[in-house]
Amino acid sequence: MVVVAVALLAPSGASAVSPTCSAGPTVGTQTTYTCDVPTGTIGGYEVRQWYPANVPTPGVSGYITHMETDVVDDVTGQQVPISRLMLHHIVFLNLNRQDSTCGGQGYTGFDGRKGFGTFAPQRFYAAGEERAKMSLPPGYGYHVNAGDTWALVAMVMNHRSSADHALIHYQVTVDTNAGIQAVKPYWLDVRDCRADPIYNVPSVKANKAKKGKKKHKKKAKPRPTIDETRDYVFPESGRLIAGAGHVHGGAIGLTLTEPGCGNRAVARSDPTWGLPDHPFYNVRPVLHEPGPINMSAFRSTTGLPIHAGERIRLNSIYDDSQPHVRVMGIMVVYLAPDASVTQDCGPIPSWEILKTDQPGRSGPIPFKIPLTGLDANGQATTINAPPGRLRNAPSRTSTVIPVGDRFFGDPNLRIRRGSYLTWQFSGSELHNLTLANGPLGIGSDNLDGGRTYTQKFTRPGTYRFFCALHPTQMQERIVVTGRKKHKKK
Ligand SMILES: [Cu+2]
Repeated sequence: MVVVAVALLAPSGASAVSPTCSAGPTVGTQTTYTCDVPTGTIGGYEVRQWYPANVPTPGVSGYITHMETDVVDDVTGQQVPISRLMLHHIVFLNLNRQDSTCGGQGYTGFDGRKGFGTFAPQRFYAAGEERAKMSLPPGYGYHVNAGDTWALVAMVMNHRSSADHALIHYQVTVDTNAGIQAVKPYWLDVRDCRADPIYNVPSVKANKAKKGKKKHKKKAKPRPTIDETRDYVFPESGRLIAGAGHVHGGAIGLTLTEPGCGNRAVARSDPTWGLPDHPFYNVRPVLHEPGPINMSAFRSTTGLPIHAGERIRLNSIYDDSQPHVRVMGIMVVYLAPDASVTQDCGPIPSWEILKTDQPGRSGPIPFKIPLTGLDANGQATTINAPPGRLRNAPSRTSTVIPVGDRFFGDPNLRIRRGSYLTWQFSGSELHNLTLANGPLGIGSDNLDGGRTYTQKFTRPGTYRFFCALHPTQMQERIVVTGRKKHKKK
């Protein structure tokens, strides 16, 4: 996987001749192209992230005004249901341009290692389970050249025990009208410049909030939230004309604020959660906390004026009443460069909000992820704990749990509150430690080659972990006992 990633992220790929998409009907100066990339074989219950390079492009020069993507059956062309495969996220990269926010510093790989040099291909469109679409306001487009080379970063989860395959399908509308105004994608991300930009919501504040005073008897009890932010200084003047976000389960929403203008809110992207009978909540096995069915997008032909040097803050707001692991806070916005913007704190436009008309809930939706193992027939089944008896950890400070390819070496451990555990990832594949359920949101990077992850456990309770890349094969239970309850032998 590392080799493939290096091949993709090196700018040399730009010299290859790209396959082209099929041209659909043309309306005026707009043509919609349909493009397919095979997923390759995805093993039973496998979670696969890969980097297809040199994927089909429209092969024409013009302006992309609309783009959307899905996973379709490679025979029927029909959308693949989540009960088969789930497209967790997909990012489209233009290898001929440098990224607006990571250009010059490169990307940290899916394995957490930096080493792709300083060239960062431009991320220009992305979607997750919410199937975000690029939908720019009339008169604007993302300029592409006929010879541009594209690549993808995709993560797909297989919900069945048998190997599967499908097509990543995308539609690109290109306008060849020379009067279109070009936009530049700006990728805003609270964990920017990483192939796996995840973080964890620990649920640290939850207990404190419960002890809070009952000031607002008539109002609903304020939900504990956690806000991760990242500031960007825009290097050029322009008008921000569109944007949409990507979050995971547990999100409240994403906002853009301007710290230099009293931190006023200038745009937001909000999740819509499915109804209880929506497939996201009913697909088995549960490989992660369900994400939203939609994220609202915003756009405006006037746009938000942004002055060169002005600071924009991305706020990724999550529910902190329970842990949420491997979450993301990303917003992709499009800026139309415009030198006529010469002042900070310009007027906020009246945004057109695009969102799903499907019925939904405002959330967040409490959801408990169980541990999943395999039964004698290789079918996924909910388990309470990994097989084997619970052992006492040998040390309070230096217990090392070996992690090999597809197993945790010590899958059932009891420790006393305040103890440390270190997982040593010695496999040749990448693995991680991810909380399924328990008192604190814990999730490690994707690790291999002897790298370690150490955690101090200060909250008593039962922690159920799995490897998010091999969820049905690798589980770990840690029972943390309080000091007083610990029995003397
Ligand atoms: Cu693993």
